[in-house]
Amino acid sequence: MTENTNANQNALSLGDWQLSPWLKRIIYWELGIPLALLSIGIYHGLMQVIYRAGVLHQSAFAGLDYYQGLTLHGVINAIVLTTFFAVAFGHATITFYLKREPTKTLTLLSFWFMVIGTLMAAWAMLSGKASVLYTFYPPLKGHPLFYLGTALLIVGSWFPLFDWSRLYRQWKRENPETKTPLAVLGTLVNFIIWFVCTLAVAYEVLVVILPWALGYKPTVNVTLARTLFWFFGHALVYFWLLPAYVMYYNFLPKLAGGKLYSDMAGRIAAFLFLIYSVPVGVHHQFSDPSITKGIKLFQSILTFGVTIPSFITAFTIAASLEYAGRKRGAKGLLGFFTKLPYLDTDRYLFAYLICGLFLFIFGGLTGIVNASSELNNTIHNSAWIPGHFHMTVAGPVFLGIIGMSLYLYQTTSGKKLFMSKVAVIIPYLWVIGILIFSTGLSWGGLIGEPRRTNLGLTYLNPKSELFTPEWVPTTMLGLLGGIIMFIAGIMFLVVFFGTMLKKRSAEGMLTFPVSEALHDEKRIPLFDKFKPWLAAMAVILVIAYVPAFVDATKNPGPGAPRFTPDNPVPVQTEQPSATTTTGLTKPLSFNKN
Ligand code: HEM
Ligand SMILES: [Cu+2]
Repeated sequence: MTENTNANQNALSLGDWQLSPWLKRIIYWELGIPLALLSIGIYHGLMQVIYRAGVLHQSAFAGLDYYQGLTLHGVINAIVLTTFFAVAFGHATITFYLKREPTKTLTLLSFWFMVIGTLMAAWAMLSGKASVLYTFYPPLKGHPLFYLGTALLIVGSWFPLFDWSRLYRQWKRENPETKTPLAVLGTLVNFIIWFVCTLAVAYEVLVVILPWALGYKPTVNVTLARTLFWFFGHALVYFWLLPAYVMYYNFLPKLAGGKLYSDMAGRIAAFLFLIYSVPVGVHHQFSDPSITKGIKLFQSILTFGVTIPSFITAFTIAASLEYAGRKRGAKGLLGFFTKLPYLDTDRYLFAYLICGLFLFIFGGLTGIVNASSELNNTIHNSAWIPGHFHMTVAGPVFLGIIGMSLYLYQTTSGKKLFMSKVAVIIPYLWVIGILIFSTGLSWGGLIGEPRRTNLGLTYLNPKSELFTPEWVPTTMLGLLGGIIMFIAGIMFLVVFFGTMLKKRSAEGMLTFPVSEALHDEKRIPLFDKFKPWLAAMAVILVIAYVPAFVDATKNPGPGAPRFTPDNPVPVQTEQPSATTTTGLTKPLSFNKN
């Protein structure tokens, strides 16, 4: 690959790196396992659009029920795939830029925690005992192994941060005056956000939910659980996005044939994410009655703070692409768009990244609607929401993940791409699919179509008295887009696993298309240090979240007993009379199902 010959920039040595065989194997497993599971993940995506369009009028298909499928879809695509990938990509970036490898024991430990956790959760979901969706809001109760499994997966993903920080400090001692490579900064910021936000969800799972799910505690504080979940849940979105940002800043300009417009812009964006990512989770709880208005307003304002690093990124990357286009001979204001290597099979990663970036424009704009408290009332829990987030998590995030997984595997294994012409078309097909899909869902959402609902049973069933013909065109668009996405997804799996089956044709090396900076500003210590930013993060977190947690513990309403997804009556053994299902102020005795 020609773009990889660019070594030795600045004081850093950015030449290729030969990965130790054990590390290479772990990275392959960390990329391969979630991609294999993705086949289940996107199968259920397809099934959802089929049910929703009223093609099926039943609650289950092939032994798997709608909510079981929706749980598998959310957990596999948005939690398992993203976490495994972030760890694998982190190992690769840290090793490549710092020229040192993580320790074997900790890397293996992390891997096994994640694998065993995933297996536990997968068993619970596939056996139908945890159809509680990836947000697992109580009072829906899943099998304890579902919660334990997700907790293990998360804890496993913490270990590398400790290892990478050690490598980073070692490197910094040796290179005190060299700017921390932007990719390393992005990776560390990402995993710090992840560590802080997952502390809340670990607490939610282990202290609030598990004792209740196991039957030791009769009721649960739903508001507290939701507040803890969203402390994690919004930052999760940035944990998904930051690996894609690392690719946009560090690799996309080079792939396009140009330079990164400003290195400093990337640093500022990374640190702003550090302070703004977590203290905004309440914007998912605008409709939760226990949380008071002031907190909602404050976190809503902070949410608009997150648009700053997003706009910095949009302008910097656009300028970098313009520079690349002009170097390739583009003229006029927007002529550079026509000169980029859209279908170059040698730079297939470009296609994945540019397509993701394009979708992100729509993802970002629809996100601003969600974050606005008043507008949020209109689209809350409607199909608009999945319409929005498929243009983020299934857009830049997903395309970055699959493109980079293919790139990492192909370059480090020294194999040629299987069906390279197809590989470069997949992201465009995905974009067409998502645009149709999201138009259908967003439009549907605006005219009241609900999310998380098997519409085929009622609203899209002409035999039902609830039949709503206005949602026929919207769900049909969802179906059409979903089918295209499904086909693109399967084509990707064929390309990825097909490449794995090929014979090695060169020596594999760890190498990245590293972009030089056009404006390589001199090192400013404030933007090369973590401590002041970590302190700012802590202060804002306390201001934004202490009142929210006080609200959640002080006025949560009556505690809720355990419900299974298929029954409106709580799980219980003694006192089976009807009165026990309502007005649950007194604890009941429950069975351990
Ligand atoms: C074949 C491609 C896909 C199709 C057809 C599809 C379709 C859908 C549909 C229709 C829903 C909403 C269902 C409902 O609310 O009742 C949904 C939810 C969701 N999708 Fe996808 N999707 C696809 C790929 C992806 C990918 C690649 C990701 C992430 C990387 C993703 C993440 C999610 C998440 C997190 C939810 C929310 C689940 C929930 O509400 O609990 N999807 N998907
Ligand atoms: Cu959010």
